[in-house]
Amino acid sequence: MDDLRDKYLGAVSGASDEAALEDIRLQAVGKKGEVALKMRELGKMTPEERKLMGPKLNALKDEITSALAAKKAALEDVALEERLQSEWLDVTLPGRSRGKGSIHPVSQVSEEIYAIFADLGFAVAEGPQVESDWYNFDSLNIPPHHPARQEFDTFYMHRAADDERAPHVLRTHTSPVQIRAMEAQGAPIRVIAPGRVYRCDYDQTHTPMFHQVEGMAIGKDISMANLKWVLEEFFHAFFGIKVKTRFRASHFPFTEPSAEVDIQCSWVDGQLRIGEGDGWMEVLGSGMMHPKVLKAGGIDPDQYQGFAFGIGIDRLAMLKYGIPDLRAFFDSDLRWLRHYGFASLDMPTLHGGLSK
Ligand code: 2NL
Repeated sequence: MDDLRDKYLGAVSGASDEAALEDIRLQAVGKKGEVALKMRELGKMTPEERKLMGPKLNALKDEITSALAAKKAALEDVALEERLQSEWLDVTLPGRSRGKGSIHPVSQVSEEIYAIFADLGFAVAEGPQVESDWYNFDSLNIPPHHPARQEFDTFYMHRAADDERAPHVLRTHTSPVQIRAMEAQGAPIRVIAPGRVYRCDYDQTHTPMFHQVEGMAIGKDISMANLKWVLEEFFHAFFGIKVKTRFRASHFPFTEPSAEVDIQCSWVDGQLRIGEGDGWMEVLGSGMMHPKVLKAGGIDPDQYQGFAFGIGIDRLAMLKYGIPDLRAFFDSDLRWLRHYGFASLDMPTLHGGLSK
């Protein structure tokens, strides 16, 4: 009996995993284990022997069983301890930062322009980038064979060889959006029409796609004075300082009279300064809407008149944020975008400051 006890308690304490413990359990206290065999021998014993051996065997069985249970619990503790060590996780570590995109200067400046003109009561109108010849040219008092058509370097869409109709074009300005707005809404009306425009031209200061915002206000007594105030108000809000303007007589087929607008500027150490000095920088074209254009938009020129203007958004972005090369705007160079881009939550508002 003492041999059995030593044998199995030794085996239990030396077992290294639960499978080994189970083997020991079957061999020692299982139905066909050594202790059970010994118990069977009780039948052949005398009653005195049985009285002595029976309790001893039961005690041995209990002792081995509880040693097995204790060892099992100890092995589980070791396994848990190992897992806690290997699966340890510091939940206080900062998360891995994800690469963030940035807002393109054209998007930023567009949002700034929307905010300023919204404050002045202008709605935003949008329209197609592929336009009919009529909306892009005729409606704007540029009939076929008009010399102004040549100045636009227009991209033409395809027509079948036997199709006599004028081909559609990639819009060369957003004026057609304003014609569509007049047709849809009538007068009085105040809208801006921002968006992509296309001209077949490529050098340091021209890209075949660029961004323009046009604006117009039509009413019974809208005058050139209103145009001047609106534009000066716009420059003040956009550049954050009062900017002197100069209206120079000019010519556009869609306005009469027409004016090009310059803003006051100077060059200091090769750097452009807006709103000071004795230089002038041309920034936009404008004028009173031509009666034929009002008529094309379905508005009676004997009852209504209005002003209109057109500005290059990319050029405004270059002026405000000191960006030297226009072509880099459309290269999708990540280093350029990180440098000149804006944080995604810096949405321009008039009360929050237009940009940081
Ligand atoms: C420029 C010239 C201009 C307009 C755009 C316009 C639109 C309609 C009617 C009349 Cl629907 N005019 N737009 C007027 C004058 C000038 O843009 O050189 N922009 C950079």
